[in-house]
Amino acid sequence: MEGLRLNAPAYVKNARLLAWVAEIATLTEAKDVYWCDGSQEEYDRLCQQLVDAGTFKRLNPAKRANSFLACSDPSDVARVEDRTFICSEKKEDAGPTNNWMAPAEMRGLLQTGDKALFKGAMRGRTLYVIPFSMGPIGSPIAHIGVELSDSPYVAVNMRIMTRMGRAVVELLGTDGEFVPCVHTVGAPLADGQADVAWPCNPTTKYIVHYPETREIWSYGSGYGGNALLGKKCFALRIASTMGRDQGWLAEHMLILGVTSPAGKKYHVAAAFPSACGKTNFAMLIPPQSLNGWKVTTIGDDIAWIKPHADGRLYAINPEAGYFGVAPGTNFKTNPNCMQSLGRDVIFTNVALTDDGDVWWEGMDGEPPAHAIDWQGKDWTPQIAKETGAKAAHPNARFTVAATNNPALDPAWDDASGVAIDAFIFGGRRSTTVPLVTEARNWMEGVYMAATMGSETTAAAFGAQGVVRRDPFAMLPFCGYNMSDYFQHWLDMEQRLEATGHTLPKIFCVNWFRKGADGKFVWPGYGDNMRVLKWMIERVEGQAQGEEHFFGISPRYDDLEWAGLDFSREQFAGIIDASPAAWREELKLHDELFTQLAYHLPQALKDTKARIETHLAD
Ligand code: SAT
Ligand code: MN
Repeated sequence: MEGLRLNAPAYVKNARLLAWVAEIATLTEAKDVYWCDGSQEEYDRLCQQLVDAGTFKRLNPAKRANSFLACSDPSDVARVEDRTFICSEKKEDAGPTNNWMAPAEMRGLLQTGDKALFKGAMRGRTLYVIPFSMGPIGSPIAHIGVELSDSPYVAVNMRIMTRMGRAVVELLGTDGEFVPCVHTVGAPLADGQADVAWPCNPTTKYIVHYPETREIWSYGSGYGGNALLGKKCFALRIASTMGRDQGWLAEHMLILGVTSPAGKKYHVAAAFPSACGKTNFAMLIPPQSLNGWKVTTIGDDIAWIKPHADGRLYAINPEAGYFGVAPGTNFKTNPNCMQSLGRDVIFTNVALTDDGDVWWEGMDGEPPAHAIDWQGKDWTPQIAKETGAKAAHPNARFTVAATNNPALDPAWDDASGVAIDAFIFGGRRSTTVPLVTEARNWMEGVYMAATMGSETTAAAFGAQGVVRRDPFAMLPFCGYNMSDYFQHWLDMEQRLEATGHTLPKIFCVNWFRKGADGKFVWPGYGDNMRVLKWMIERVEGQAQGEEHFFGISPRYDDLEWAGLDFSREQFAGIIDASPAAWREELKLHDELFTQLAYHLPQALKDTKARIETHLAD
């Protein structure tokens, strides 16, 4: 673009980066280019700029120091899965669970065609260059990305969510590799046109991934995973394809440290769909009666896991912050999280109280007598009662640095990662799936994970509460054909066994069984430590369990009940794997396997046949 200055600081030496920034600035006709250095001074300045623009409200510093509230356009409140595309050369490589378009066709729509959406998309806006490392800077498990975005909201959120700024550019040097991520809110400004508080494109959104060339292009949304491209787009969709090609795993998993009363440290990675309590589990505080146990957080959403020369799987949290669901978070469900939220937080789509603090449904104490809801309207408990209006959007979020977490694991930033002892897979199921089941071998664990189902939540746009299969909690996040992904997991067994080490154990859990009264039976939260303890003791070969057609589950007496009033009958209601229910469940596995027939590993079909035989007896 004529007259456009790249404004690159002297420390930028990467020719490919410079050329690409120039190319995108020209394509999008950005007003100017700003290189983020990641400093505190810069963060504070951009936040003030967002306040001046009306995007941010500064919260009462006496209540929430250095914290802000942003409220989005009502059309832009969650990930848009139906607008998310995997543009591999071959449709089969995207698989039947992803939206696909041929790369050339998509490029026509976005970049090259007469009406290409990115042409002029940043008119009147600044292009922010946001260099970020997913994982500790320089870690052998980490990878680098650069996001070009016309949203300062994205820039400040990325500073919390990733290791962002100058150090990353310096690490790139002259020829380091990075994943290019282009993001626009899709709302160019004409000369003199005033901006709105939450610019976005209410009608046109594209969240696009090119796995072969490892590029991300996102158009039209400023919200969460649609816009903070390091998260689901890079750390899961693109990274899963990198993992397939390079022999590692990019997973939708939290990572926690568990220390036993004897002082032995374990590491567990657990996959749950969005908004199923991952952040709560990652910050779990054991109940008083299990006092000797300690849980520490390494990550709350994503794990990158690489096989190490010592034969074990080592995991890092590629992120540096939490983008968690606010509603339902309180001092009972997640005290560590509430403590994390005392300062330096960006809240999105929660309610504003009259004293300049935030509020959401499910926060401790009485609801405020009056608040401004996430859409800027008056909210009172009376209005809520009459109209059902929510003060906070159900997918309202907080963005906060990991270092705010009082339960942060000392190894969370370790470049070498932590060795994984067990994997946990869980969905939100009101029936059928037992509280906890251990897979008897790797294969059986992969089967459990592959056939996982979950009731949908507000984290994605669309109907809520319907059971959908969500293999590995990766359905919306796998960047390639799901059946090939299963095979990749199966192949890990040989890869690791060749080194003579024991593989991590695999468990499947369900915290969400409901009783006849429609209420959750299992108390969950801190009491999940009881299940975690059983798992760790199984890893150690100490705890007992009972074998059934699906795996091994604890009997009542195999769990620690001290301090919890939970009857044998209640337990029986959430641990049972009813053959009748499972015959129905297997029909759903059948549907999934029919959908995923292309490249579906034979081993999974064999496992299913084995379960069917058992159930028939
Ligand atoms: O993808 S988001 O980061 O918007 C949230 C989620 O779905 O977990
Ligand atoms: Mn998630």
